[in-house]
Amino acid sequence: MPIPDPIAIRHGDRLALSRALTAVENNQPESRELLSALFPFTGQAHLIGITGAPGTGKSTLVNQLAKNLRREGHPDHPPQVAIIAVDPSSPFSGGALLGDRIRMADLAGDESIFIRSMASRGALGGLAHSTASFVTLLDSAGFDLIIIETVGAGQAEVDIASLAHTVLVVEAPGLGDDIQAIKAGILEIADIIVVNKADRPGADNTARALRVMLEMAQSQTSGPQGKHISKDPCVPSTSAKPATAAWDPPVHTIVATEGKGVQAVIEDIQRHARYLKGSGLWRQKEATRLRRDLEALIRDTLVNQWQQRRDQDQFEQVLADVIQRKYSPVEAVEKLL
Ligand SMILES: Nc1nc2c(ncn2[C@@H]2O[C@H](COP(=O)(O)OP(=O)(O)OP(=O)(O)O)[C@@H](O)[C@H]2O)c(=O)[nH]1
Ligand SMILES: [Mg+2]
Repeated sequence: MPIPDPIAIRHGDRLALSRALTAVENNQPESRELLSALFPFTGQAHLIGITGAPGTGKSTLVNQLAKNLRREGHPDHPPQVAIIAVDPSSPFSGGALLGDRIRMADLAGDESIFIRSMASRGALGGLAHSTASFVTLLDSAGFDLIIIETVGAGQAEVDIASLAHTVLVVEAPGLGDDIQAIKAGILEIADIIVVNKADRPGADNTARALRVMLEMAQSQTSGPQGKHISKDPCVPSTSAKPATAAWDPPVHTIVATEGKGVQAVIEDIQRHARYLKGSGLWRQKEATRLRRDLEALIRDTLVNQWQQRRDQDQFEQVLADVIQRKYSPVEAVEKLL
């Protein structure tokens, strides 16, 4: 199938957009040209990452957020909302995501909400890069808000979530969710924490436990006077979340199925965007995101180039020699490169 015209995508042609997303997902070589042509027109959208353990209610919340966000802004120009559901576990869109499609079905009638699931493994630059490419397409197509849902299970999901300007971590009352959150390092990337399923017992306890954990984490990153450090956007930091040190992540308790508490979450999403823009951290996050993307891409490109050039027989011979302890893996690398 031919690659769509970049102008059609910029003018909001949904069919062209869908085809372009598929081309990117399939890593079609021509899609790279398209992404390059569209890249200059990006950088406008507010990227919102939603992550959390399986079944906490992320999709239900995303559904509610999208509907409510559409009511914001000027009635003649309501914000355009796109949703990307990332499922790293499945090589094809389908399977686990079928449930998402059903739950999000009531959004389907709204032309201005665009939903797309993504599952691409082994693409150049990895899953985070594929997601970034999706974002490039959607951003250039004029979407004001791009919501990215990932299952918070590992580093890949954390990487994807940290593409976003604003990260929501969704928890639900239940067995040791809070402990799991720390394990996954997921609280570290949270700008807003949502305890969903407040219609069930234990939500208040979960929220309280999360607040305590956040306070503990914050007192560790605070200076001697209790003031947050590393506020200055000019000071480079190597920590996973340098940009939002001065932002105290709020904890919301909601019932996503009923839409209860969702509006307050939206207000905090908007407040967070204002905070990022006002402090210059918006641009800094963008820079961090592009730096990571570029580095991942360079890494993958070099590996790819090497794999195409490599002499398979020589590789097998060297491997056999390593197995026989003739030389170490480090020495083998020196021989092979
Ligand atoms: N009781 C209750 N159930 C909820 C609430 N929100 C979502 N659920 C239910 O929880 C289940 C999982 O909801 P999803 O929105 O699919 O959760 P998810 O986090 O997107 O799930 P995965 O994408 O599979 O990780 C569904 O059966 C929802 O109806 C809530 O506020 N209260
Ligand atoms: Mg889901």
